[in-house]
Amino acid sequence: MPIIKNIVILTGAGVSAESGIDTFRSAGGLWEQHRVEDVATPEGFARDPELVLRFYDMRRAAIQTKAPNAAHHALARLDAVWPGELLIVTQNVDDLHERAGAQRVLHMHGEHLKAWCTACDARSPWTAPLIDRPPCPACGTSALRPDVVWFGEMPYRMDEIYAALREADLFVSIGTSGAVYPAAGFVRGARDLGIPTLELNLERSQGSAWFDQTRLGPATELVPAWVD
Ligand code: BJW
Repeated sequence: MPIIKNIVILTGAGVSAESGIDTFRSAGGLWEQHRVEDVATPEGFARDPELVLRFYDMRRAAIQTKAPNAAHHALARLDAVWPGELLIVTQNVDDLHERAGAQRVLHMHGEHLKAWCTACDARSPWTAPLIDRPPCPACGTSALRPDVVWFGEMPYRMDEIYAALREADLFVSIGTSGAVYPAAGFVRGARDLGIPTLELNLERSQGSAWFDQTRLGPATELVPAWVD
């Protein structure tokens, strides 16, 4: 068994599901209630900004009423004690990893609690609604949008993610369907680099066959069992 020093952990909506935050692709999930093209693309935002801002205002308000669960807490414990490199690459736009105490978190699809000014490029902490077209704290124009990555946009900090993967001795994927690229491709990248891969999920992801090992069950049980 090779010695594990550096770990990359990819998390998806399934890690926050038991905190009461809707996933995207399950029955009753967000994409069953909304057309993806309407609410999660730059074209949808250009067509109907009010619809998109209302959708994100509702979700931004909702996450502030939720709390981290046992899976977030277990990952935060691991982050606190792990002596090697560790990176939690999350596709989630909630802040539950941070509220559980994790420090080494990278939000590749952005954050609900930030607004991005498309006029001056400033990113500002944001908890309030955006629907009223408030001014950007940096430049005063009304060009704020949610600081999230929509389809067709470039996910954040990809160079850092690929650099961490190249140095990793273990890749773990938790609660993601493997339906959205480039995150869905990380397991194949890890495999090509000869890195052991582990999937923790309620159901098998689309890329399940690429993992060396898959454990099925709820994140609040599987993640603490893996960490502790
Ligand atoms: C539990 C559980 C419990 C439930 N316990 N588990 C290559 C091939 C084909 C297409 C493309 C490609 N490359 C790019 C594309 C296009 C596109 C894409 O992927 N399309 C696909 C639909 C095919 N990708 C993009 O446009 C991306 N940009 C891009 O690629 O730029 C170019 C580029 C290329 C290469 C390198 C660098 C750049 C951008 C994607 C942006 C995604 N944005 C969203 C919205 C964010 C804002 C918001 O929240 O509204 O991100 S879409 C949505 O999906 C969100 C999520 O982060 C993402 C992934 O979803 P996730 O987390 O997997 O959730 P679900 O619901 O799908 O799955 C839940 C899972 O949890 C399931 O597996 C359950 O089993 C599990 N679960 N309860 C444990 N209790």
